[in-house]
Amino acid sequence: GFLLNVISHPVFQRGEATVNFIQQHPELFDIEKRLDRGTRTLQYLAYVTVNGHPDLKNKKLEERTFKHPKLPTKDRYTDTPPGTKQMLEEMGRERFVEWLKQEKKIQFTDTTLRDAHQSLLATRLRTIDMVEAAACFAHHHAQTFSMEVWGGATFDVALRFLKECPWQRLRMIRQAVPNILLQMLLRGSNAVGYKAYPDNLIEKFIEKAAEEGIDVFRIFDSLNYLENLKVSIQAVRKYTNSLAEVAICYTGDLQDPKRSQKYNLQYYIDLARRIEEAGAHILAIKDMAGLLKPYAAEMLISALKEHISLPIHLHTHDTASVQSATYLKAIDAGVDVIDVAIAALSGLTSQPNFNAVVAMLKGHERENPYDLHHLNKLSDYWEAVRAYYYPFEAGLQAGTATVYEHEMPGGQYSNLKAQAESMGLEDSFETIKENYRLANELFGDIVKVTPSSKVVGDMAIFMTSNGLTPQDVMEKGATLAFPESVKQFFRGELGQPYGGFPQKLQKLVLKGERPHEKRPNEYLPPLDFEAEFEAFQQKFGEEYSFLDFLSYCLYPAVFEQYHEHRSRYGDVWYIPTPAFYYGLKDGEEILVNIDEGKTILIKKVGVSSTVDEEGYRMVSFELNGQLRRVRVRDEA
Ligand code: BTN
Ligand code: 3PY
Ligand code: ZN
Repeated sequence: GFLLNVISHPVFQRGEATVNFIQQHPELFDIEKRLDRGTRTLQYLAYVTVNGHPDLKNKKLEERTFKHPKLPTKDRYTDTPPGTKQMLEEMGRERFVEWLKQEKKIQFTDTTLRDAHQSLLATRLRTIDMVEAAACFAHHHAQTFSMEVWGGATFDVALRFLKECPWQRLRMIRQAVPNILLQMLLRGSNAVGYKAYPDNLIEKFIEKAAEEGIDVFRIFDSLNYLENLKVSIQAVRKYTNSLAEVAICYTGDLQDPKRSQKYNLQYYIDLARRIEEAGAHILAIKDMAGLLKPYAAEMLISALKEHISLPIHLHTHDTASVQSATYLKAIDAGVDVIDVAIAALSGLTSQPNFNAVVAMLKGHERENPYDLHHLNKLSDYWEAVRAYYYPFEAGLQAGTATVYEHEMPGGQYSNLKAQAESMGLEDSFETIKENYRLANELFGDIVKVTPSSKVVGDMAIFMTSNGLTPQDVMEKGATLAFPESVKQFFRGELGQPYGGFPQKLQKLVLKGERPHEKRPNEYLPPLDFEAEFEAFQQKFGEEYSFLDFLSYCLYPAVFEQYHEHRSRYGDVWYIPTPAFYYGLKDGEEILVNIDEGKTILIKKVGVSSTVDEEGYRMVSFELNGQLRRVRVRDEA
């Protein structure tokens, strides 16, 4: 490739090239990089075309043609109006918080780029489908309080399944959205993972996330264990100019005398007070399962407004389909900000419908006017994008009030269903949901959200596949090999649940091991960043940055596989989603934007109909009109 660039270069062709020719023309390396990207992209497309995408292995695929997603307006947006981002910068945190409290108009957080697809499409939304839509949204709906775009499961899924860099996604979204606060979901001492990490890793992660564009950190703990939140709250306050929004996870049912014995109004008020004392700028009510019914919301928000002085941000999932009523009651009780998702990615296990909530509030005394027509057009874009991801649809057809029985978080529902299917338990999903409820009772009625929800889910699957009742568990517990996550929970590795562990079951699970009594991170030695970053670069190469190093610290095994994929196929984030998942049909042509302003045209010509003696097929393409052939092993 490189030699070809040299000899086809006009200077070389004119015979004017000297010995310094190559040094004097660095663009040759650029062309080289591009050719390399092109070749690797062909390699990727050839693989997916012959073998299918590995993430779709056990999915039912259909012959589908996709509509081209169209944004209502497409522009360079040089004149995007200022918004909350500029307000925070100009006012500073304290005055900004005061502004939010006295602002009468209801404020919106758009969750489309994080929780909505996490809860509907197994978190699979790719950066390429996000960026222009984010710019379009920010330009036309600049009055939006914030956009939740990062954190939760998106970090893990980006690296593990999409093979793209989460930090790069954040940077691209930040560039597209210069005006609206960007928000992330942070699992406190678990960062964006499922276990406790050293304190200094949590602090560094927060510092870097803020540098790369996060303005609002929504921090929660899966057991509402405040000790697990303090390091993160202090890190946001000390190392960033961003806002620490600290969440109380809502569980149970405030309106049901029985379900609210443990988690009652006083529990939430006390926790909110302690969160305020710990230094939060905003209080979030995180209703991860969509259990907060309208009249309970009215009770809760009114009581909190009376007892604390932080602005309140309400998050819910519309699993039962009545959560816009919850928002209305909460708005009337004085909530400051609510979470919504664009229509086409809203409802059911996702957030309530942004477009419809805007319409509902027309003429309300707290109305915050939006261009609803434009929001509807944007939703058309997302409807077309959503179709690309049909194999990842959770499959819930209608709202369900069974969520009040099992209390499963919106984002877990589809994951657990898929996990059950992969274990051949697809016909037992009803039993699994019932066992989820029973496992929660066995555990002493805990808060269920990542990662504690995964512990309850694993226990439910364990009970289902072994045909165990709660009574069996208590009677035969001494001889049972409990799932690893259940052991970790009872060892105290997630923290301490409110009201303590059920002692008898804890003994059965731990079989003589002694549990932690303090916060789990306290037992972990700090990372030596300098030494370990150097070792990291030695191992993976110097093109990887400190941010990649942080990804590696959080997910070492996942990062290694990501690196291996990258060394084979280069970056894949710029491959359009239909080709990324389904490969190319004979004769199909796509444009791939491999670099700023650099686009290649790829046409698939065909695949050899037989495999050669080594088990390979030949896939032929045209890359910018030149015939290119790629050999791929047929794994079938
Ligand atoms: C929640 O707890 O509110 C959302 C659940 C998110 C599920 C994550 S996604 C990948 C992983 N697998 C699981 O079963 N749970 C987590
Ligand atoms: C996550 O931690 O990913 C969540 O969405 C929790 O609700
Ligand atoms: Zn959520």
